[in-house]
Amino acid sequence: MADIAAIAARLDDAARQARAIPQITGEGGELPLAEAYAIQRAAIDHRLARGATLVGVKMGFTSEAKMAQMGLKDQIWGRLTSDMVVTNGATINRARFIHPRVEPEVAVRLKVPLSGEVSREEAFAAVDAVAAALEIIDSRYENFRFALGDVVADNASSSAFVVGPWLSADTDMSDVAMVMRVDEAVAETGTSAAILGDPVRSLVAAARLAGSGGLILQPGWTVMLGGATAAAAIGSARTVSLDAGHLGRVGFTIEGDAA
Ligand code: OOG
Ligand code: MG
Repeated sequence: MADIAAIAARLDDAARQARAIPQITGEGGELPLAEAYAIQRAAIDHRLARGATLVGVKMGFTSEAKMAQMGLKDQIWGRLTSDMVVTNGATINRARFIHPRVEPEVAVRLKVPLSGEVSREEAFAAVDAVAAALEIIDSRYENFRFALGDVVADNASSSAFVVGPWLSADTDMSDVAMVMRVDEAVAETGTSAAILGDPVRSLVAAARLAGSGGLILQPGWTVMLGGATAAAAIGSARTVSLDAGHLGRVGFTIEGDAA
């Protein structure tokens, strides 16, 4: 059995100091998913103890492009905390990240609790608003390399997220063209349909997976439904934007140097 508290503290320190650590499973070790999720929870508890609050969850590996990029096939989920929120258009400091990457995503805000096995209709009925979003992932592991247990323990690489203007719940999010630019150049293009064929399926999966981890998705929470394309490295970038057609635009600026 892994030393859950010790690994959680190491991951939390790595995130706070923006310094990479070796993979947990590095030397042929194993990390069963139940233990990995226990580490995730314990690491997030450190953030909560410092005053952050839970503001939602994120899904990972919900598109073929992401699965292919990282060589993993199972959907995973992580917790979103208030200290990860970046306002649309804001400037963030490069020093807070190790080797950041960005992904074009769709986000929903919930209006009622959602948990366990829910139908597509129940998932839709729980949605309060829909938005285009960008997720900044920043694996705490050296070289952004990990096995499934590692990345689950590391809260699905989650580091920061930016949500565009919230639109009404009936806004069609099923097949929206997305163009993500890094320093004005097109870095990735895709469609929201790449997210499990329809992003609402990712919300259904989020309710089930978080529910099996004992977490009920709460009204007011944001659910990041997963990257529609591969992630783009932004280690030396200054501007990032996403144009998502009728879902609108979202972006941010980076200043300063790596720590
Ligand atoms: C894990 C996080 C994956 C997504 O949207 O698929 C993820 C990683 O690729 O480091 O956030
Ligand atoms: Mg993501």
